[in-house]
Amino acid sequence: MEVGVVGKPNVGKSTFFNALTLLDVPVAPYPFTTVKPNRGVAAVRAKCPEAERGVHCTPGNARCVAGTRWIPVSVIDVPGLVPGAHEGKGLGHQFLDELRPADGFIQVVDLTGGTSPDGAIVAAGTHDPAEEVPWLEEELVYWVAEILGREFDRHAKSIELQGGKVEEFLHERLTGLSISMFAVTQALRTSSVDRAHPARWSAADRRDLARSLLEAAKPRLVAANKCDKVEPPKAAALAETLAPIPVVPTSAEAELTLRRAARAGLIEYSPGAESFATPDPSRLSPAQRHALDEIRAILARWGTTGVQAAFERLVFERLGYVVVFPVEDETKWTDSKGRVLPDALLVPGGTPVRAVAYRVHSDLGEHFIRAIDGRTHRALAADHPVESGSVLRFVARR
Ligand SMILES: Nc1nc2c(ncn2[C@@H]2O[C@H](COP(=O)(O)OP(=O)(O)OP(=O)(O)O)[C@@H](O)[C@H]2O)c(=O)[nH]1
Ligand SMILES: [Mg+2]
Repeated sequence: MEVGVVGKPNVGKSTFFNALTLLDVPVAPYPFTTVKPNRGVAAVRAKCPEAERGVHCTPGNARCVAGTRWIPVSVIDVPGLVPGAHEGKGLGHQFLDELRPADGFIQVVDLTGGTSPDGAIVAAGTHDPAEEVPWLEEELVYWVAEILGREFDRHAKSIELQGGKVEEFLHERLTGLSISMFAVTQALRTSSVDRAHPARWSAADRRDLARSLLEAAKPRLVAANKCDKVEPPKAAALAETLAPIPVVPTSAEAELTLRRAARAGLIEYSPGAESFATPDPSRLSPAQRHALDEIRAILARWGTTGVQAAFERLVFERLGYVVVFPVEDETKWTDSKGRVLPDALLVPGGTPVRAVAYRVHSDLGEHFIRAIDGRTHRALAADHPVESGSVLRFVARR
């Protein structure tokens, strides 16, 4: 799974990305600081079931800190997109193509309204951040419609003549865009296109379908960034305008400062927490103390910096992923080497347990007999939908 961080230039995308990944990609107060996409790994939190057994886990892929597992998720930060990106403006075409594998987007907007559509710094309040959201949606719609439309008429006629399945044709067309067959079917249902006659679809029909495809396959969430410079009612107003798209106020800059200070051992801070501690204030310079005092005020005003919350809401609420813990011994919750709860996997909620078995190992999926729930010890059939937080053993033929 991959999450794309998108938006117009200079809104704080790379700062947001650095905060999530603790990488060090360049950040600067002017547009097009980022000139090529950055990829990194962030993490989402899930409760570790270790306490239920009164044991300590032996984490493999997802570290465990004080009973919380941090499960890795790939993130991509792309250069700023400008109006006309789908036509190639500002290399937009190339950057949009980098977003093909993304399963969902966090759109970063400048809540202060202090950046123009092409990312130039302007007086705060000059620009309405709400406008950035429908604008980016249009760019995405045109981008997907363009991919759909390449030599469309010829292909569409041949499916009509040969009685081929339009879902299969579309799914193949969209290869690499991380759009499932399920999403294609859903989009065909919700859009107004005449599914029996693709050869009659106009460019506008294809855009209509592209919109439905994006809705079905690429959930979005808005990070209302630079919230440190405004008051909460401003974020509430933006959320009201953009509903039902969720809006999370964020201060990427504050989150980045806190994570870096924690990494340097200056403070104790768990990403996404409501507070931090300074165990040895004498190690802080006056400038550092001042910066941390300002962040304390931001946390008091907003609760958290919002960065971790925005990321997790996209993954868990919008994308509907759940965490499962595969084990080989369903009573001890260990693998064959005796490691306790070694792995934590993110899978779409409701995935059939057999598909989860495939994720662990293709042999387990292929020779699947049943799964066993580590808490109830009940046997689960192949199509049983996986539940959040399950501890599962997979039984397969040898
Ligand atoms: N006040 C404030 N400034 C921020 C915040 N996040 C980023 N900035 C500043 O905004 C400016 C742009 O940040 P970047 O992270 O480079 O923005 P970007 O969206 O990646 O920009 P491009 O790569 O040019 O599209 C920098 O001066 C950051 O320090 C924030 O939460 N609060
Ligand atoms: Mg950038």
